[in-house]
Amino acid sequence: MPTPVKLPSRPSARWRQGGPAPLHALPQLIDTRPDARGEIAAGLLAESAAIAPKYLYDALGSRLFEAITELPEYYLTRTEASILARSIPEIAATVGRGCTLIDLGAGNCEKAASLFGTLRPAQYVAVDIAEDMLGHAINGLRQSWPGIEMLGLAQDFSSELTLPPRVRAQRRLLFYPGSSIGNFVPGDALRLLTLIRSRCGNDGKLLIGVDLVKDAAVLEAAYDDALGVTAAFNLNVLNHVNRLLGADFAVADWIHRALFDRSLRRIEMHLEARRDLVVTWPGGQREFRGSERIHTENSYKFDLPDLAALLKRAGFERVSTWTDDRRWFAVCLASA
Ligand code: AVI
Repeated sequence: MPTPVKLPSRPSARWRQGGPAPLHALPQLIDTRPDARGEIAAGLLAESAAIAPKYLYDALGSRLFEAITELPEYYLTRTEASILARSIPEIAATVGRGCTLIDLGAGNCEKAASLFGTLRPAQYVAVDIAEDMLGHAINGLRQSWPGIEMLGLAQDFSSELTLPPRVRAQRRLLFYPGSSIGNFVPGDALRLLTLIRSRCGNDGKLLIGVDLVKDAAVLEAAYDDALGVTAAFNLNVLNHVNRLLGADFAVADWIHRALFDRSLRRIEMHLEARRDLVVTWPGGQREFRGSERIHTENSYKFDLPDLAALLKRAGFERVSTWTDDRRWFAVCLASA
């Protein structure tokens, strides 16, 4: 068993407005999601209170994240897309036709689907923790790409990545875009990459997107935009926790904070109490002093030598890298 690592999955939208799709209704969707309440209560009761970033992604949070990716300040998504658009012919030539594309944190599967035309995978495996549109997205994709065998796995791949026997063992390409690896503290990032490496097999590869260290003002604007969409995304975690835990957080009592810590090379998102207050939930409560914070997310930024070293420590042998002209973002193809 791999050592469980805390933290997030890539965001995705929900199956339907009314709630999650019944999993039995989704063909070829296997559910291994853990229970959330104990984890959330433990985080709130910790000396430095924290909520794991995966709880940012309820139905509204997923839509807010999609809006974030369109903000002028949030350069990550569009920069990665432009790098992939330029590099995908070379990547496809290295990988060759007929691979098994395993999409980690697939969400609505759009990013991976944009590669199908050039990559021509034989099999597509979408993995996501979210109780959402995985099955729906796959059913839609199946219409457009009847030649690709498709499978959805509802799984928290940060703690397990169990690939059923149907997933071909040869020529796997694991796809982990969006700098989601940056939402893990370094030890957990290494454990996750090592786990991913172990699922590559002998001839597999990892295609990963990572955000690079840059000017603090650019980074802080990306996580504290003028429209306040990221603030809404961060604050919305309290509504989600209220529903999951039965807590009584009042969103209006909290302020969004996003600061770049240059020594740790990470953006930290917090929620800061506007005044002294008490939050309660069945079986527990926590007092917060005014200006006390709840840590909701880290977003680590990388430099290229450290990134190559991290991938090598995780067991990858060769690493090819593509960046944009400003060197703000990198896409790496790492071979097992
Ligand atoms: C999903 N993840 C890579 C995003 C990031 O940039 O760390 C989540 C996010 N948080 C605030 N804005 C976007």
